[in-house]
Amino acid sequence: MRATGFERIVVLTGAGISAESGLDTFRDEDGLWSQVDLEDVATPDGYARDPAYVLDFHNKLRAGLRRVDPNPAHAALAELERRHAGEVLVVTQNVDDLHERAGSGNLIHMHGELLKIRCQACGTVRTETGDVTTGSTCAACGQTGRLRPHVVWFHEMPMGMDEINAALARCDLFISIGTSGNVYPAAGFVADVRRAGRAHTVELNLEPSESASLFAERIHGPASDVVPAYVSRLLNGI
Ligand code: BV8
Repeated sequence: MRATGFERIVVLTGAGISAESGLDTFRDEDGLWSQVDLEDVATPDGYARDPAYVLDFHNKLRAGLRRVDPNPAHAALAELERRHAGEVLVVTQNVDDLHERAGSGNLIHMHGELLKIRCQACGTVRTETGDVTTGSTCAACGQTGRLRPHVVWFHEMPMGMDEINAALARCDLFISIGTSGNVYPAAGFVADVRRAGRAHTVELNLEPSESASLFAERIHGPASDVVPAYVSRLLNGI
């Protein structure tokens, strides 16, 4: 079936879609960036200064993923992908695996994935559900102390940008969910879509984001309420 009037849908998600699953957001009152200095844990300089501290920070986040499950907002996006006859691409800033576990398949992790690690010596990327330390050895090249989280830190190039930019240029519906609109290039996507001039733009967020005024439609409330309701409207032509 086809979502009323739309063919190619791009959905951007941020930490807010995972909040009701129990994962901390970054910039809310008790968010991650109120607990640690992002310069220390989410930059290449921070990693170079103290790799053990950065690896331990990500080990704790990774362990936290085992204690949470997808919520109805993740499930609604997976249902949209299953039932919409056109294209649905989810571009997530999140490094958790909740979209996959809810069933989303056409998915780009533009800020990487917490459950993957990368060897800085040989470039191998592999799945890792446990801890990584400065004493960990790369299974591919055997080097020790060169493994880092396969996530995008500040001042590093986000992943999948060519595919993302092509999808933004041709979409006719852009939905932004659970993001504060603080971090670029993701925060600039709505402006990119408006410049392309063919898409309807919708913000589904707990409260107005930094970019709220750029969206043609804004629905505010908890993601597990507003996302299933909006997907139902799309699929049932309401
Ligand atoms: C790059 C790592 C270029 C993962 C993260 C000045 C101006 C413009 C840009 C810049 C600038 N100075 C520097 C930059 C670039 C910089 C940037 O944007 N800085 C900002 C702070 C100004 N960006 C970068 O560095 C990016 N790279 O630009 O590269 C380049 C070019 C050439 C060559 C090389 C490089 C890289 C950015 C990625 C950084 N990595 N995390 C990890 O370690 O864990 S950022 C971090 O913020 C997370 O990834 C997160 O995904 C991202 C965005 O945060 P949100 O998801 O929006 O979360 P937040 O807490 O902010 O908001 C939550 C929202 O949810 C709120 O609105 C809240 O109301 C809502 N909410 C809460 N509960 C609910 C809810 N909504 C619904 N329901 C609920 N229940």
